Amino acid sequence: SATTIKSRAAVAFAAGEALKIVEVDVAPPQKGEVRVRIVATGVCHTDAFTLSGDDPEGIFPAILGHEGGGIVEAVGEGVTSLAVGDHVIPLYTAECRQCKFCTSGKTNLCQAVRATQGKGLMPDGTTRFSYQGQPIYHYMGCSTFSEYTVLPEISLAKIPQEAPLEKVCLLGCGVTTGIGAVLNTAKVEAGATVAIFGLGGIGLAAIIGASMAKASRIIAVDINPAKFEIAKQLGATDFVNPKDFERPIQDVIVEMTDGGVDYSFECVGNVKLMRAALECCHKGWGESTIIGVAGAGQEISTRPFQLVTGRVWRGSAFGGVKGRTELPSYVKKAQSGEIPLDVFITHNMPLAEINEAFHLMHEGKSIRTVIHF
Ligand code: NAD
Ligand code: DAO
Ligand code: ZN
Repeated sequence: SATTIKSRAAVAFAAGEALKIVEVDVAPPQKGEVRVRIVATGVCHTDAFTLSGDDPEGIFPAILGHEGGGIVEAVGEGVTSLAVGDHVIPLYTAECRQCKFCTSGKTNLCQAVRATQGKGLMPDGTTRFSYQGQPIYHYMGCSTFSEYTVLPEISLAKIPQEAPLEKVCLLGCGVTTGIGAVLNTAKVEAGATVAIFGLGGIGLAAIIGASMAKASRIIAVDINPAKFEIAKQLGATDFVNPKDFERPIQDVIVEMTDGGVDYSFECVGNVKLMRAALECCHKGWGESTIIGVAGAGQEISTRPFQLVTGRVWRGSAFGGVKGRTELPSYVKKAQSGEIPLDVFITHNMPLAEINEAFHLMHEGKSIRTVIHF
């Protein structure tokens, strides 16, 4: 049976510090757990948010990363749905298929491992990582910035062996989140008008989702006009830079669309923009979905008459996608080209250069950097 192994990992020893590449120890998978060799991982804003220290729930020292792809290296007792050699995508939203949330048919927010995951621990309340004998915490139940990581069996989606892990890793967070919010959460229908606020990885994925849904108009909104070209390639039809207008941007969009859009998506995490996204929706039926994660303690506001008169405000986590059941179909769509992953991958680099990936993201120069182990 499996023994403790050495693993190269980028460790966040403290908030605000660069990651350090060290060799950690990774204990064998326990009951219901799986050890995975990570082949590639994306770097997402949420990793940077936690590393910065702005995330009040951030725990250190930890191994960050939650957008990975890998291969099962060892399985613990009682694991039945996965075997050594299977290709997998780690899930920060597990799918146990048994809890009240999973069986509700109304949400993807499985709570089976939520409490311990939020504390940086495995479901039995301990960690599988250590460095020089000191425990290192898990992150979002994934910790993909390590060559080897351990996850609960219910936190892994099994995917086809043929899918390139160095690309489909992006389906572990950003791309699925944007597409899923459009198709699963808002359920945009053919012919609908859509406004997407923020054209990072999430917003661009939402544009792909809107194109897949055959929206008639896709209005792309960003304060960085350099993002418009790629938005256009993905199917956006109109481009709005709020900096070009004196008036509130919701007024501009309402005018452009004869009363407002059918659906809008906030893909930034800015509470003022969330208000604009709601208020650019059409009276009587327009629906706005919040995807962006705002800073700790921030609040949204609008006049309640906006809702009384038929607009709807909702939110979406991981695109409403149930990972084990639904992620394989996203992988197949990526393999067929229906979901173009290459456009997201602006940079590739080895683990040793991972801090550079954070710099590129902060400077707005990358959409996604993929780290190769
Ligand atoms: P990103 O930084 O790559 O993209 C944000 C974009 O918004 C940039 O292009 C930026 O120029 C633009 N922007 C900034 N301020 C703006 C403004 N005032 N008006 C218009 N555009 C503006 O980020 P990302 O990786 O695409 O992530 C976006 C958000 O989604 C983050 O808050 C992230 O935490 C969140 N997120 C949510 C989920 C979820 O499940 N709900 C999953 C992953 C990420
Ligand atoms: O079940 O309470 C819960 C939390 C589920 C996690 C939702 C994550 C939403 C977005 C976080 C940013 C993604 C990287
Ligand atoms: Zn569940």
